[in-house]
Amino acid sequence: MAGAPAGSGGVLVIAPDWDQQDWAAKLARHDPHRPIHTWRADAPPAEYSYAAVWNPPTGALAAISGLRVIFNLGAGVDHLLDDATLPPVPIVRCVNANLTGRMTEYVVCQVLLHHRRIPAYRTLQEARTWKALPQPAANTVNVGIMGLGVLGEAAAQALVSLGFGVAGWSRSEKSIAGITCHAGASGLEAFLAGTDILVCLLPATPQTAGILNADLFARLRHDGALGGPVLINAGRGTLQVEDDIIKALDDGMLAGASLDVFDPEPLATGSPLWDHPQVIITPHIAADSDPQAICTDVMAQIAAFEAAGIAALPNRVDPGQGY
Ligand code: NDP
Ligand code: OXD
Repeated sequence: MAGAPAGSGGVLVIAPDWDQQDWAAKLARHDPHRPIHTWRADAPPAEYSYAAVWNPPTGALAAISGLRVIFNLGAGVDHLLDDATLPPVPIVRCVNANLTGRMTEYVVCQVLLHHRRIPAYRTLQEARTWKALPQPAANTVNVGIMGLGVLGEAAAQALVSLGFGVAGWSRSEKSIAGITCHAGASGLEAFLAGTDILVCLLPATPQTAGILNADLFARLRHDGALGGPVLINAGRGTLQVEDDIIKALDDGMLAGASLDVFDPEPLATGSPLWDHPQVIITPHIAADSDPQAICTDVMAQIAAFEAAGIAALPNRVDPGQGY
């Protein structure tokens, strides 16, 4: 499938970290007559109308002629926008019920693990110690979600249904039933001051880089029902200052953490985070999604775009905002 000219309407899959052939086959299932090829570093420049990408090498998209739309095969686009040679065509990010559902599972799971003190019980179990710890009810614990977008809002709704107090923080003002909404720099202080479990689902942008740092941890609620705040980051590794997290865990500024994303990935084998009893590490799987579900969406969007134009692509990225 690699290499041959595709011409107008063709799709090029550029995802060298993944099984490109498998993604191309899954896309082709929906439109067997459309040329769908896979990227090769040594292939000459060619014409494709669409690119379906994850972590494309710098310059790979600029080498395509006739490109009309870039479909990102995940939700976060930071890896794409870092490419200064990116052609000026619309970028559509992945908004998919399968992906959203899996992220909701991850957030609910991690919130409950810390809320029900499972890391502490694990330590007690290792010492064969039978000891009950204080267990506050969900309605006495506040979860604060940084990033109240597609993923943040879905997770927030699920946590509301479990009885937690839920607040969110976004760039623009919002009003969502059952969720206390804060926005912008002026809303951050009140948001943090009421938060026992902080969930980060922000995109990686110049504004959010390093936002999860010692100064922010100090502004969380420290006299809440859990006895200290907890950090859950499934946004991006560049949002967190790892040294500050380790220090905050050691000096009690944070009571626990669940981290799914790191900078760089994988997390170095020597990192003290691996051994910390109050830390849960997962390898960027929070929203590990079904590729077929994502391919179905991409092909449906191509058909809709060809029928109705750009208005048929609502999940376009704003390169000026970086997400
Ligand atoms: P959205 O674009 O739907 O939501 C992003 C949210 O972040 C919005 O609420 C936005 O505010 C807010 N935001 C952005 N910049 C700022 C800022 N400077 N200050 C305050 N709020 C800000 O994205 P998704 O919910 O779909 O995804 C969020 C991120 O999750 C992705 O960018 C990706 O990094 C990460 N992700 C991680 C995965 C994993 O497996 N670990 C899987 C999928 C995604 P506003 O609403 O005002 O625009
Ligand atoms: C991501 C994704 O953006 O997996 O991390 O979609």
